[in-house]
Amino acid sequence: MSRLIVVSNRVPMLKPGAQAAGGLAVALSGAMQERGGVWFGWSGRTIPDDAAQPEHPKTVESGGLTYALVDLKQRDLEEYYGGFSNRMLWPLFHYRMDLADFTRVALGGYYRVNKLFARMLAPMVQPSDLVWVHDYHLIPMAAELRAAGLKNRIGFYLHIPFPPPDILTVLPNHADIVRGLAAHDVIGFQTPLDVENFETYVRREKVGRRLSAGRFVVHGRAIRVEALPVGIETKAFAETAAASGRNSLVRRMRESMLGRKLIIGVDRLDYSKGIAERIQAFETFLTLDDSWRGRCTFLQVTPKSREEVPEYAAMERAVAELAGRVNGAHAELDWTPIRYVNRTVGRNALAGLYRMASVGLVTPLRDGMNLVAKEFVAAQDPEDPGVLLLSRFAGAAAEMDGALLTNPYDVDGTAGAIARALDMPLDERVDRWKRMFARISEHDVAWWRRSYLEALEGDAETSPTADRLKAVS
Ligand code: GDG
Repeated sequence: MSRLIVVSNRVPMLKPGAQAAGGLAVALSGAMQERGGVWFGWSGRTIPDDAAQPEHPKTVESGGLTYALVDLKQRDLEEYYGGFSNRMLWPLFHYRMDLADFTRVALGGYYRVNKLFARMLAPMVQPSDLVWVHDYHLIPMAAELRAAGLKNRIGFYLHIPFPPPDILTVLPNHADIVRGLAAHDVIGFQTPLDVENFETYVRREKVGRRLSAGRFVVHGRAIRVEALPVGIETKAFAETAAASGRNSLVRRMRESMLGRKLIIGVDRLDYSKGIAERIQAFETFLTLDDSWRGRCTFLQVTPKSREEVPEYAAMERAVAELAGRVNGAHAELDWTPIRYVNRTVGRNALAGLYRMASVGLVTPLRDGMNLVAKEFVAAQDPEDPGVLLLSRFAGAAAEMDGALLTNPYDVDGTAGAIARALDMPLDERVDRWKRMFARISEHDVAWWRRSYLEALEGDAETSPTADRLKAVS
């Protein structure tokens, strides 16, 4: 079995025997433990701009895996991560042209760091290794690795949406970005819509064509393009949630609810998640339906993220002000409608909070997948499940057919859906939940990883050789 080399911006370091924080870390480290492997990426540390850039990553052996970690210069990090990745690609790929900020300086930093990573990684890769690159920070990786002489199978997975061509072409270097994607052998997207957007781009920009389901020629290379929705560790998360009654935070929370219904939202503080629109919808719900005043509480758990990017700092203030205003306008002496928590809650407690909630509000304006939607479903009590209210613009909407789908831009509509969710009879809740739980049990994170790696290991038909290309084009 080939060794697996995973490349991602951040590398979750697992101490031997420790539990990984996220499903992705679990899934990928599981695969690497099976095959042996290397996880390569940024160390999370910076060095001064005038320091010499080390020529090799620091390697750490832990739990049977090798972690290869690169310290980045402050300026490189700012341009590559805070600049092009998170002020250009992230907003644009989430359909936010208004927030996209393109500078050639940031673009230069993006390519510089990708080159640096490739230069450091290339000598560590053996000819039979599979290389799996993750997410928008590293789109040029395969091209850089190939320029360094690698002939390996290299795959890419995009965790965020792939936008339609009218939006993508706002990016001045969209042609290079797509050329970079096409240097991989397999491109994995979250949903069929992302594949469709990719196909439309390739056709309109005349850079290639679709041959058959999942098979494309782009910039003269035969590649595979698949929609493989990322999953969670469904079984383990359901078990954690079922055992969460023992968690002291969950117990304290339950006592403080005084029998009121809980509505929950959990999101990194990010403008793509629609948190402000959700708070407005909750306020509208309170004004529409007097009967729920004092009988429900909306808990929004929102750890800070990317605080170095200006749009995030502005949003942090705006959301806190909005939650404060709604509470000021509607609270009673013995009831606060919104509990807004601006920090991380432990994973076990989070599972218990999902399970306690009657409604999960997952209403991003745009989201690649949204794992919170799947975690909420996994955590429910099968005998008395809560209702998932899900944005039609989350990738998860393509799979979660038991959710109440909502348009987060339609504040009144979302308010009405909250009322419907709270009033939903038990048999309908059970029926909807069963369908979703079956889906996420079958298509869990292990399924995702296996399916992707099968595609990447490929077969003669998908091997990107020039001869094969002549045969298909
Ligand atoms: C990107 C794409 C795609 C959040 N708050 C706490 C906490 N979390 C955990 C959640 C969940 C994760 O963070 C967030 O995952 P999402 O999928 O919702 O969103 P992104 O971070 O934007 O992820 C997304 C994903 O990649 C995977 O492909 O689904 O579309 O944008 O697991 O539970 N965890 C804990 N405390 C918190 O307070 N413990």
